[in-house]
Amino acid sequence: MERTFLMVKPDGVARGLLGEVLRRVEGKGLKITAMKMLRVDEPLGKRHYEEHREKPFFPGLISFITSGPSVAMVVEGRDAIKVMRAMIGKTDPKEASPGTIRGDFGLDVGKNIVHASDSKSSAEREMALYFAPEELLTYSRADEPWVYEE
Ligand code: DAT
Ligand code: MG
Repeated sequence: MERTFLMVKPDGVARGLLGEVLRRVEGKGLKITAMKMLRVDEPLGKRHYEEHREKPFFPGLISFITSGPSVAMVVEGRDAIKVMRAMIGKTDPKEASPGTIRGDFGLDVGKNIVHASDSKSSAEREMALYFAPEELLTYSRADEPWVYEE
């Protein structure tokens, strides 16, 4: 099993899309093993997006991500990183396929609703930014035998 970091960003929370995102994650068979609502502050936002520090959109990105509450999650399942990236869709919602979260609900790259880790190393880094190890919970979902072949 693999773990990834997923976040509903301030636009997603403000637009009431939290339930929609959770419904898709749960429906896919992925397991939410940690979750919290928080307002990302500037230092945390800058660490989260440190790979983009030199980009022209960085200041706008930081002011957006700190503009209201977000919901941070750890999502677990087989190939969770790749699967979750596919479910959120391309970075620019205009180009994201219908059926993806960004493709179904967004229009602007600066308001793309969700974040999901793009690699094993970013998943580890991002989970550690938002959660202490003891906040990751272990439990079984009743449908696991019907989701996984073995
Ligand atoms: P992703 O969120 O798909 O991993 P990314 O890591 O390239 O995309 O960029 C992080 C966020 O920065 C992205 O969700 C929205 C914002 N962003 C990216 N490219 C942008 C651009 N050209 N203009 C404005 N915002 C941008
Ligand atoms: Mg990224």
